[in-house]
Amino acid sequence: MRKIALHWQIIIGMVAGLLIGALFLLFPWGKDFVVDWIKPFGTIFINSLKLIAIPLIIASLVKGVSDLNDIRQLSKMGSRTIGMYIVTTIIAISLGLLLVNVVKPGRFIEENTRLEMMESFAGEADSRIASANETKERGPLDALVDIIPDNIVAAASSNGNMLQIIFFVVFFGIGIILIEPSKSKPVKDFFDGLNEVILKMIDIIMLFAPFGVFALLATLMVEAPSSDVFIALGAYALTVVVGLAFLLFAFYPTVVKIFTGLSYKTFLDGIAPAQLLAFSTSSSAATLPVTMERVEEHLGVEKDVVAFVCPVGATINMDGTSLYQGIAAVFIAQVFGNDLTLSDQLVIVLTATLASIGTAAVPGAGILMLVIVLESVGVNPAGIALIFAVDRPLDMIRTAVNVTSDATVALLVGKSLGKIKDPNVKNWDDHYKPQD
Ligand code: DAS
Repeated sequence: MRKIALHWQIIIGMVAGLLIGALFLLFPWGKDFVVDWIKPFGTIFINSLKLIAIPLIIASLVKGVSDLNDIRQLSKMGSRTIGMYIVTTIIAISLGLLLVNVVKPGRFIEENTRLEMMESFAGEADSRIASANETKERGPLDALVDIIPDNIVAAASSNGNMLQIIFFVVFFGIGIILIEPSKSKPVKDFFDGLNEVILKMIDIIMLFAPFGVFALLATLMVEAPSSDVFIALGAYALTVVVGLAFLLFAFYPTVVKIFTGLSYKTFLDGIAPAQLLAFSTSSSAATLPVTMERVEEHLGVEKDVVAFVCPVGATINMDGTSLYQGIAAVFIAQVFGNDLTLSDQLVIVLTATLASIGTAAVPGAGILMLVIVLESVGVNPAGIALIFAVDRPLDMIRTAVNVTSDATVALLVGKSLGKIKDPNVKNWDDHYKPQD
């Protein structure tokens, strides 16, 4: 039998979890059975994701930061590419934060459900509340002081400060950039290799995702059958979809129209096959060859720009993921009754930008890096268990947004360098097919 794509396996796991959970609710011993014999597999799955998060952020950010140097050295194409990628990422996160603060999907959770959830995530929640309370008697610059760790091992420990790890890793990456290339090469090769190993570990973890999601959904069904949880999850998912749809069908086509003159229809027709492949694979990396072919052959960007901007984009530019991480972080905080301050949300802009640079272009990587964003604002990362239920369909859409953003920036960089073909060409295929 042809292997079912992983994300369809995960969706099957989700549906099976909900059905089995509902089935067990029919028996008086059903809830205890699920909690004793099925819930642990969901906990193991979430713990394995949290386990890999810190090694992933270290390996991918060191690689991301030290690669920036190579990009910068490619003169203006490099700096324009990085600049535009960072600008679109910050716009995406800001849009996400605006939407989640307006919709407030966490408000649908009733007080007793909230308390139940806090209890079921008890351990870490207490330390989180304790650290939140102690911040009240602190000075205005203490948050800045907190970012610089005095002990990197302590920072990487379970109740460490994620921003401290990010500070150290970015600092380390800058160190790589500043030393002799002959000396930095072995270090970069090591981190490239480490990145590959960790991506392979994520592949293995994701193989268990259908079973992990099954356990999470079955547990969600028996532990929080209250409809308010499902309404809150629905409102959260809708908030993400609205934000992603705005980027896909309004923001990018308008930016392309204004700065390159390419019509909405030409742009969306040109990039659609890549978007559909990204949607069905949930992987920017798998979609990259198609993204590059479409941007060059159907959107008219010269080969040398495409060959540089698109691969870099698939690696460090994930606007869909960063919008989603902004919304998810605030939503989980809302569920736990933790209303984030404006400065917390500015920290989210920073960490979600860095997290999306570090997010691997593979299925499910976005929720993994969400742990970093949550820890950076003291929100209980176990809360990802709640949103895992709806993560896969959102991953499919945000990956389509990620590749659309790469195509948009490739057009903008191409236009700024005068390396884009005539935007008024009607039929790109005929225009570029080598004349017989
Ligand atoms: N699936 C990732 C990608 O390939 C995005 C994500 O996980 O958020 O772009």
